[in-house]
Amino acid sequence: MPTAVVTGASSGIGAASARALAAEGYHVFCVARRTERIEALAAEIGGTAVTCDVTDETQVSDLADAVGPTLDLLLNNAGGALGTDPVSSGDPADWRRMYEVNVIGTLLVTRALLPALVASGAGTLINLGSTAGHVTYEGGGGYTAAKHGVTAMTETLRLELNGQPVRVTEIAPGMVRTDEFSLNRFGGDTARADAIYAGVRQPLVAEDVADTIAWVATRPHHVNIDLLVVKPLAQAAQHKVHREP
Ligand code: 8X3
Repeated sequence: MPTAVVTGASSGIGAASARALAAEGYHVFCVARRTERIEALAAEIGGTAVTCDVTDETQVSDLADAVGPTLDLLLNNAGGALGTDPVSSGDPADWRRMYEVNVIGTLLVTRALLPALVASGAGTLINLGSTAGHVTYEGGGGYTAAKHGVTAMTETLRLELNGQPVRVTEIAPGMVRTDEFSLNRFGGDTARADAIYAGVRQPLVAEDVADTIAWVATRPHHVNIDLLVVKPLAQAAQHKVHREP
């Protein structure tokens, strides 16, 4: 049975992707800080829960031990946004945290699991980027900087792994309505989080993104999808969102 590691598996795109990969026949290591949630998910899909903070080197090393010598697929999904301050008043603590979880977390998990991906002879590494890794927007400075970092890391890794049996993909979603992304960004302010999606007929949902991940994973291994940008029909570009009254 092929194996997959999904970080940030406790909710949203991570949980949906764990389910989608399990449906494709993977044994999924469901990785996150919140043990109860990943244990429930692992029980549901016949996977393995591994409690791990991706920014903690020791815990990531324990994760690598739990996974073992070979791994077919790694989905670096853990990440997120904090705040919408303009650069002129950006909060360094928020910026550091976003860099830490989106970039350093991805670095640590990738470093720890790359030998197992190579050892599989046909590894797949998928980084969850964002449209925010390709464009900028007002109030998005800290998050767009971090996601641009994820894009740069993904592209660098593809160059460095050339000749090795590991393909490298970035999935870059636009507007996705999940339970936690916008709520976390706005510090739990439901009204501000809801306003992001106001009037948008059908923002993407986590399952839409999970579907793209399952598709990338199930292409023949010589097919490397470098970058897959996915947005809802209502979002023609980052700033161009159709809203109904
Ligand atoms: C999420 C997309 O538009 O909030 O990664 O930056 S956006």
